[in-house]
Amino acid sequence: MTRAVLSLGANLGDRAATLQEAVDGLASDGLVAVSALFETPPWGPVEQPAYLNAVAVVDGPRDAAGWLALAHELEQAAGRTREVRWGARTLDVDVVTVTGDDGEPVVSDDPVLTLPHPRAHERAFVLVPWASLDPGAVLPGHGPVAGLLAALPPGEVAAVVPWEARA
Ligand code: A4P
Ligand code: MG
Repeated sequence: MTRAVLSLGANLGDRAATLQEAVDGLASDGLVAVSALFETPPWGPVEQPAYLNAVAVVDGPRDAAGWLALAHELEQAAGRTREVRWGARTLDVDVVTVTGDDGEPVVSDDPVLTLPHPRAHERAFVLVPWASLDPGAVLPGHGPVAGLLAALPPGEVAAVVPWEARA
């Protein structure tokens, strides 16, 4: 059994429906908890629409590569399109951390699956939803998520806002 923290993001199409479908897909794959949806300004060099982001915790018999395979399956199921790196996409699922049976984090610098995710510690759109789900969360190699959030520019953290479904 391993436990994984997944980051989900969408900024094309019906973002909330896409994320809900992904969470429904996780329900049969060891979903432990999922955060609310947060609207977040696009991060990175590409100009693109705002994202909805969420974080999910899953538990199951998969190894780290198995969680990445599941992430890719969910992206495919959402009909993922992405033209450029860091650009707009229907669904992006990243593996933030994986913890083994022994409670130890999986650490990897393989570019196919880098763990913990190499940019999670500087991304308010990952850390805010994660902290909302688990205030005591720790990002291996970087420390408590609450401390990482305190170290980010306050404006970046404040820009990650709970998203209310609109009629
Ligand atoms: N890969 C390596 N490690 C991992 C990991 N821990 N989790 C490899 C997932 N994938 C990992 O990813 C490229 C390759 O990274 C994969 O083949 C996988 O084997 P990708 O999803 O195909 O491409 P990408 O998503 O464009 O690149 P990348 O580097 O994952 O981009 P990011 O860093 O995920 O950025 N702004 C907001 N507000 N919210 C967002 O969710 N997302 C991005 C995407 C940009 N800006 C954003 C958001
Ligand atoms: Mg990705």
